[in-house]
Amino acid sequence: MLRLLLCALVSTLLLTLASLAQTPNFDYPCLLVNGDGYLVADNICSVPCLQDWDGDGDADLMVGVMYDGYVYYYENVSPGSVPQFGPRRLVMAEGDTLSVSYA
Ligand SMILES: [Ca+2]
Ligand SMILES: [Ca+2]
Repeated sequence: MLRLLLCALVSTLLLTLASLAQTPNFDYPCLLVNGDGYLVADNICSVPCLQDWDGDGDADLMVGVMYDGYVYYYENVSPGSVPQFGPRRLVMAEGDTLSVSYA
């Protein structure tokens, strides 16, 4: 019985490791729109990052934009599981807009 349990445990571990080693499979790209239907778009060389920035349990969007050096925040305002982003807001730090340089 112990041998059977150990075999099942090892098999489960191997299957878990195999699933973690698979190449990610991404869905097709799509355009992001905010709650008003406006396109969520920043400029060239944007660097988006999804994270629960306001701590309410859903993923918000933060985008760094090389073109103007600013960081923009889009709050996820969706009541459901499909993200829906609010209007673009400049990220502030100590009373000033947060900007980054690429030099
Ligand atoms: Ca959130
Ligand atoms: Ca939210």
